[in-house]
Amino acid sequence: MKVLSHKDAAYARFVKKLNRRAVPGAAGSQVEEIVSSIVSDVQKRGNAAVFEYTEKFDGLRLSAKSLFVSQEEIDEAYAAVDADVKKAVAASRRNIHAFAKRSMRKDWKAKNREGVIVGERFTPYDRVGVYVPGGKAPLVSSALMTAAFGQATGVPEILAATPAGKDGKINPALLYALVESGATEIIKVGGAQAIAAMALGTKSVLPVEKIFGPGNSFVVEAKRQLVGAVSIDLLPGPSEVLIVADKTANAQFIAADMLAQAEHGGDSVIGFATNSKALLNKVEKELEKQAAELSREKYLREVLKNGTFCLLTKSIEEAVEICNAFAPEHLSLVVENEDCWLDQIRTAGAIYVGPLAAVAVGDFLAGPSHTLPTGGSGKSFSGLRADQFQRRASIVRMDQQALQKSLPAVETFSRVEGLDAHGRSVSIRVE
Ligand code: HSO
Ligand code: ZN
Repeated sequence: MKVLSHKDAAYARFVKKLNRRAVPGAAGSQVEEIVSSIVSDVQKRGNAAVFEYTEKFDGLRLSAKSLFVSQEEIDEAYAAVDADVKKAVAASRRNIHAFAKRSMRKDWKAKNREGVIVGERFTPYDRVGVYVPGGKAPLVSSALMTAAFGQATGVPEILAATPAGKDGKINPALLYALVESGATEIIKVGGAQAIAAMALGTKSVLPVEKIFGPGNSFVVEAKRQLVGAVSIDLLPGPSEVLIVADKTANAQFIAADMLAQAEHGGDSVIGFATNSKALLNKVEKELEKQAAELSREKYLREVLKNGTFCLLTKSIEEAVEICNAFAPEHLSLVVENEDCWLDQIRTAGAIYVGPLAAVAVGDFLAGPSHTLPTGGSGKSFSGLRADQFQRRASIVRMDQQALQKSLPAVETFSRVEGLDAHGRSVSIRVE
């Protein structure tokens, strides 16, 4: 764990490095090459390539039939999942739908200065894909945090892809959550091959229009490479949290929030910036103490070793500047006058305000999606939202008067652009 005070020689250089830019995946790296060969293979050979990669990477042999989760498997999952899980899924879905309804865009129209009626119309996509990672934990909530937003928006076809075990089974709670969140088809495929199959289509898989959801570096790189064939939500990577806190904060809560994101493991990053030396010391101790009591200690130790920083800043103002430069996936803001400081935050994917706002409530239940920008991409991207499941078209209508009033400016543009047919198409209508 990196612990630095603003008085340390290494501090300035470290802080400068926190001003990061998300570099598209893996440009020039092995991941980029591997993914590009998988994508072109799926494009050329369709199902056969998807089945081969699934056998190679997941040890599962699929056929055109077993590729899709069957109705019997769904029925089994519904029978196996206990009442508490069903209740939690329903609670999360309810909050997601309520949140989604507010962020969905609504049609509007207005008159411009010339009297032309202009507006926008929003319609859900017809068919989208959502990816739910397998890997280190069955991310049941990630099914909700992607698909349920599409469901709320009214997307009629939601194709979900998630890797199955060697036995062809998907965690029943995950399967249950996917179906409850509006997944209309589920394929047992993970990795770049899943993204390629959804984006390009195969003999069995109808292509989708847009792909949503988190994944490992291969999945994210595949999404990046396939932009154009489809659109995407964002490129989410390993989990992160930054805590900005002053002496009023509770060290136990801070350490607990940091470890909650650290238990995602891998390249997760957890950071802490405070102007209070006493708090910094307490948090350091708490991290050690709590890590030893948690079940995923192996992942926690990895992240504490390689992905953790604690900074003693000159002021809260400086901590906020660091936050804006770092663009954390989650920010937890635990300071006096929280609303004033909140106004200064511009880049975080999700902001948790106050000592009781636990990030895990947002991860599972609160309503906003936990699919959020990481790696500094919060400078350019926002988290997954309902309006990303809507297509938008602009609408223009006009009457004779509006047309007449528009003519002079149109004729001027036509002249300077040397496009007289444009001008003619308007003047010809003017009585
Ligand atoms: N914290 C993760 C989401 C998640 N947490 C899923 C638990 N399950 C996003 O960074
Ligand atoms: Zn989490």
